[in-house]
Amino acid sequence: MSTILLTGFEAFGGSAVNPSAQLAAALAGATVGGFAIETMVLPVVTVEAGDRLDAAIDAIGPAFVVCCGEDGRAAEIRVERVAVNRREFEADNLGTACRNLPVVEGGPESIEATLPVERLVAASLAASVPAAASDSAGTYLCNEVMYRALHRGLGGRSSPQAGFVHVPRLPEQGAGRAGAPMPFDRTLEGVRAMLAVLAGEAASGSHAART
Ligand code: PCA
Repeated sequence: MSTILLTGFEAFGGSAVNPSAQLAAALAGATVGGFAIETMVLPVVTVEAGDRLDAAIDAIGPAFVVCCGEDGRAAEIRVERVAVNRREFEADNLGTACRNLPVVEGGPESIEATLPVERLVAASLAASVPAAASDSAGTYLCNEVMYRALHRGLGGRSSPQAGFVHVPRLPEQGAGRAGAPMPFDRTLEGVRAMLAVLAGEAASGSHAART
C-alpha cells in the first residue's frame, strides 16, 4: 500500500500542547483513499528535526510528505507555497539561537512546495474548514523541515511530493499574536480532506503533474 507520511511537532514556546502533534496522533494508522497514513512527531530542534524527517523518508518511501505545525498567527489552515533557505530564531527547544544561517549550505534561496497547494486549500474549504495558501512558512523549524523535505529532491535523492500545512492553535492555548484558535475536530477535518485529495490525485494518475 502506498503511504502518506504526516508529521507534527512537539510543543514549543511555553505551550504544553501542539495541535500538529495531535494531528499525528489522531491520524496514525489511518487509511485514506487506499493510502496508509504514517505519522511522526518531530522535535522543535534545529538540524535534528530535518535529520529525523530525512531518515523517515528514506525508511518509509512515502508518495507524499505532509509536514504540519502550529502557527500562532493563523486563524485558518495555511498551506505553504514556499520554503526559504534561512534559519532565524531566538531559541529552539534546546535553547539554540540561529541568526541568518542557511538551512542547507549552498542551497537555493527558496524552493516551492511540490504538493498541489491550491487544491489542498480548496479541499479544506469544501469541507467548510477555513484555509488559505501562504507565501511564508517563517524562518523557524516549520520552514526548516519543509526546506529539507524539498531540498532532497534537488540532489537526485528519492523525493516524495512534499509541503507544509500550518494550523491554528487549539482553544485551550488561547489566541496567538494575531490568530484565532480552531477546535481540533475542525483542524482534523480540514487536513483529512487534504489527504483525500492527495490520495485521489495519485489514484487518478495526476500525481506526477506536481501542480
Ligand atoms: N510551529 C513552529 C515550529 C513548530 C511548530 O509547530 C513554526 O511555525 O516554525
